Amino acid sequence: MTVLVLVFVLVFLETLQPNSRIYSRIKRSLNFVNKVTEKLTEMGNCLSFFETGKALPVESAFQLPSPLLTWPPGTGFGLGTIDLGGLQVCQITSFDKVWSTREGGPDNLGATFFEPSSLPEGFFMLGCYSQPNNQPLHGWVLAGKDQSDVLREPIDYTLLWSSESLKIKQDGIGYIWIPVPPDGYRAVGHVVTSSQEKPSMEKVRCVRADFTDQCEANTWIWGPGKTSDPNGFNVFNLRPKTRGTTAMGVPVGTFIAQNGGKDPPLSLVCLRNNYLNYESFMPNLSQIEALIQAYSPWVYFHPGEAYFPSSVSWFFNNGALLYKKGEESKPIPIDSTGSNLPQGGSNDGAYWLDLPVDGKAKERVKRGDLQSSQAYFHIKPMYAGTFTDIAIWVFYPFNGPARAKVEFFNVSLGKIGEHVGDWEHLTLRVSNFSGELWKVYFAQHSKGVWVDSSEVEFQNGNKVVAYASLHGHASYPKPGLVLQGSNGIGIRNDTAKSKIVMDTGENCSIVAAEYLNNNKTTVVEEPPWLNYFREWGPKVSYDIAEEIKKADKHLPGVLRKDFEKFIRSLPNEVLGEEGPTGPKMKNNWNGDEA
Ligand SMILES: *C1O[C@H](CO)[C@@H](O)[C@H](O)[C@H]1NC(C)=O
Ligand SMILES: *[C@@H]1O[C@H](CO)[C@@H](O)[C@H](O)[C@H]1NC(C)=O
Ligand SMILES: *[C@@H]1O[C@H](CO)[C@@H](O)[C@H](O)[C@H]1NC(C)=O
Ligand SMILES: *[C@@H]1O[C@H](CO)[C@@H](O)[C@H](O)[C@H]1NC(C)=O
Ligand SMILES: *[C@@H]1O[C@H](CO)[C@@H](O)[C@H](O)[C@H]1NC(C)=O
Ligand SMILES: CC(=O)N[C@H]1CO[C@H](CO)[C@@H](O)[C@@H]1O
Repeated sequence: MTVLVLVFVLVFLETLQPNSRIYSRIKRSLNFVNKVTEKLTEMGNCLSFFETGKALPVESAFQLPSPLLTWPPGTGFGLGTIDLGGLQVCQITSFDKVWSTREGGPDNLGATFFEPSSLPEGFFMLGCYSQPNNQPLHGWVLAGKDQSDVLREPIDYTLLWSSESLKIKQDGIGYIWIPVPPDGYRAVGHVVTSSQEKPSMEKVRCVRADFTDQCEANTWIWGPGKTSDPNGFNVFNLRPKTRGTTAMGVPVGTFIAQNGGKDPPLSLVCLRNNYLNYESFMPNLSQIEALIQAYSPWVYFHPGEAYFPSSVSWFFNNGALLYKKGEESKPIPIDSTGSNLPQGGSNDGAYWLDLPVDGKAKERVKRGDLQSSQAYFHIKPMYAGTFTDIAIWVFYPFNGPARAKVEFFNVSLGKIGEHVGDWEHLTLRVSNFSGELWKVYFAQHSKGVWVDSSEVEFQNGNKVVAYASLHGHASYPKPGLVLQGSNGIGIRNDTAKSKIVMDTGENCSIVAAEYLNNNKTTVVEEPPWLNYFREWGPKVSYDIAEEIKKADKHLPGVLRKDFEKFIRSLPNEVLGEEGPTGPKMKNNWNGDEA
């Protein structure tokens, strides 16, 4: 309607003489109406923002609950800059906001795009930063300082995308550019602007190809919809494609924007560490101990837990036995460090461990011994020495039976899910630039989740809080019930905050830090049990039909069929017929977490 009236007015104006009085009066009032409409829209935007409630999480910057410690002296750790072998980099955590959306992305709260600010003298921007609005601002990008023509200005920019035609709530309009690098150089980050003018060439630097490595899109930061649309526009975090203790890729902290399509080629790369002696940026033993004191997790057990952790030595000293295939009738006791366990080899089924044979001793060992329990720490370089991963392993002599939820009923699954010997872990990822805890990995059997520090629960300063699930001991960042299943039937993973807690930093034991050792000195001696590569529990076989029949007794008839079907669909890992192997046999010993 308004549009029609406007069109008529415009047509009418066209027919008038420009210098006529009526023309200029109408034009003046139209201008006025225009101004008022503009103001109203602005106010409307403000109002709708107030209506939608509180400030967005991203509007405040995350800080650990306690200030960072002054780390003890070492070599290169925690000094703020890292030399990648001819390219110095530092982590920038102060940002100027460039553009933000208030819709789309995780929780439909939008995302914000930032430019790094306050770069130290001589350092250049390598790309912009972006993150979802549903989390406090907690990010970094690397800035680079050239030593030998490793950095060069781009020769042009390509406009990848702009939000001009986007019909969603946004603050201004965003333009995302790809720097066009000179020959032999690559772009490692996008530039974001709030105007359609090309950024200046001095804005950013491209990196010589020999200092770059392949990367991949990781977690989703933003897209116009509430979930990522593979055919639409998306923004992701970037991480090196090859990751692990010997991989040389270094993430830049930048993001990648993509215009849809199946596996589009990436317009950006990561950095590569060419400094062979990268261990010099890693913490030395005194610094590792300080990091453990700063961040070591508290693990809370469920009030109903019956199967607690113990130290490995307690397990051995209290009657655990080593079995050899073919000599099953002659198991042997294990000494307290495991020095009589077979060392190395492969998990070939030739040996396994088990609980004591005697019924009473067996029941006692199954329940573990929290008092003696010890957490075992493995310290390793990640992202070519720019981060330190601290993997924290906890041993439980026994993994209790799984429990299922069938509509309103709790069902204990008997032998299903039980196994002897249970190795669980958490991993802390610490920045080598500052020593700040960046993320925590909560392992849940063969899966797990990375949780940003800004979403982690802390206590006693910067100590991480974790919850071990009832009987299964998987780690979770929050208490509550996680159900594995659907349609009202699933395996229960219950966690809760009880008075029973393990402080993993108390009487902890650093069992491996390979990077500290060299041919002349062994700084961290590995305990013999760590190099036992076979299973920590026997293969069990039970009659699944029998177990289902026992569990069925507690269920009304109408639910039994669905319950049976569900149990039979469970993967082997949950059925728990294999004893687990130790920490060194897991992929994350040398690789990245999932
Ligand atoms: C990370 O910190 C460790 C411990 O100080 C150090 O050896 C390593 O060189 C650091 N990495 C980088 C790239 O600075
Ligand atoms: C760590 O390095 C510092 C400085 O070189 C040194 O004083 C300290 O003794 C080292 N700590 C260990 C345990 O090697
Ligand atoms: C099922 O088990 C959970 C966790 O132990 C408990 O909180 C809940 O009350 C139980 N439900 C029933 C119906 O017994
Ligand atoms: C620490 O753990 C070791 C190994 O289990 C044990 O021998 C020692 O008594 C423990 N120390 C304390 C103070 O708990
Ligand atoms: C350390 O020893 C290994 C095997 O003996 C050898 O290949 C390597 O070159 C040695 N490294 C140094 C730095 O001496
Ligand atoms: C999602 C999840 O953590 N599921 C776990 C629930 O508990 C069973 C049994 O302990 C595990 O096997 C699942 O991985």
